[in-house]
Amino acid sequence: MTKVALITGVTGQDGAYLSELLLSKGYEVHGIKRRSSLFNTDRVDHLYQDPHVDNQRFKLHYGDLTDSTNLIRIIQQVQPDEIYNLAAMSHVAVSFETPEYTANADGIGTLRILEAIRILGLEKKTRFYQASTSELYGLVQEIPQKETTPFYPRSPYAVAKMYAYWITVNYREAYGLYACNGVLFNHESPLRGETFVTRKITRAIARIALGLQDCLYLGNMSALRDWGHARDYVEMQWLMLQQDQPEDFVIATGVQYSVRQFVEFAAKELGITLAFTGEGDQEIGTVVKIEPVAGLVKDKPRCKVGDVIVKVDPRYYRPTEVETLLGDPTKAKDKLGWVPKTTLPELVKEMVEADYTSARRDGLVKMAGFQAYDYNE
Ligand code: NDP
Ligand code: GDR
Repeated sequence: MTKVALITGVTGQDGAYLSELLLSKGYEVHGIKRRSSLFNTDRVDHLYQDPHVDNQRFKLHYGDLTDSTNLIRIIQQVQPDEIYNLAAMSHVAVSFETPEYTANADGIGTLRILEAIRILGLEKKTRFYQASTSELYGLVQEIPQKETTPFYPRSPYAVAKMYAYWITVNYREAYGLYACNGVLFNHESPLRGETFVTRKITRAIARIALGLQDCLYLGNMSALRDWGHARDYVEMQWLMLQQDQPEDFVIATGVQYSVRQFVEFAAKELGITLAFTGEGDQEIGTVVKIEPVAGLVKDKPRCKVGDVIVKVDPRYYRPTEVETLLGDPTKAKDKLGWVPKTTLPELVKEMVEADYTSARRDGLVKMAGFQAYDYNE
């Protein structure tokens, strides 16, 4: 029997990798996409199948986590064996600007899906995965963080996700649903949204190297994160729904780096060595060496020794910051056989290569007299 999965947030980073994974395992995959005034399916366009042909295995439905009627109708129609709730207003800084919407989509949205499962009598059929987050640990109470570490959320996003975490646990205990929380630490990829720090860095460094941008402006460069690869992490999302009993798991690499180190690694990929001086708002990153690098890089970087290419802009500071996150994935290693496949240097390399390729394309468009898309947030 073909298994049927429903993915909310299918157009996001994880939605794209998870769709690929499930399709490769023979699933029929349904995804919920939002209506937008511009196309928003870039990340899954390669999986698109003509709706006019038979046996289509990848299908998209319009919907929104803030609309119960729509969720109930889609779940009734799809009758999924597995639901992966990946949809969210997922940007921590933006959640301070849109706290009510974030609570509605990320917190109550999760409840709406769980209730839909119950209303439709699918408690015994449908397994549920909730995209929980290391942001729950916020002001950390223990290092490293594991499944038993107390939560202390530090943003409207994290508070909304805390509701989602506990309502998932509650529905498991109250109604016997197979429902799990994956407490995932930061995971990145070339598909990462451009305003998350890793992608902002790899994109900016590539553009600076090609002379398309002068400077990268960042907020708190001392923040420490445990970064993994999204492709590896979606495998664990799937595995959590294949166990005998539903349980919650931390997924992390167990290795931590600072934002500043991430910038250094990214620049190094393009042959640029940076030195950081100054403190707080005054910190800058200056080019101290330029070396040829083998492989992808076709041109010598356009910046030169002495150029300041990284500066702090306090507007990227958050009202309350999560300074340090480091996961302990021992439980996932023992029970799910979790081994992180991609190291941070490998992740940085893959992201820089992808952004360098697209920056070169932008450069060629510009040289041909057309203005390339230029968004530097
Ligand atoms: P993205 O921001 O890349 O994707 C979020 C997805 O949710 C997009 O498809 C977006 O649609 C959709 N979405 C947003 N709001 C709504 C809504 N109201 N109704 C329906 N869909 C909506 O996130 P990621 O792929 O990186 O993350 C997936 C999930 O995992 C999120 O819930 C996130 O909070 C959580 N998470 C992520 C981690 C990470 O490091 N990536 C770590 C831990 C948890 P659109 O494309 O139209 O914007
Ligand atoms: P995070 O990711 O908040 O951990 O949430 P993000 O990449 O936005 O920030 C990581 C750290 O970098 C610092 N930082 C900056 N961040 C951004 N976005 N832009 C900047 O210019 C900048 N400068 C420094 C931040 O202050 C922070 O400390 C991500 C999201 O995917 C969540 O949905 C998910 O739950 C968590 O990871 C785990």
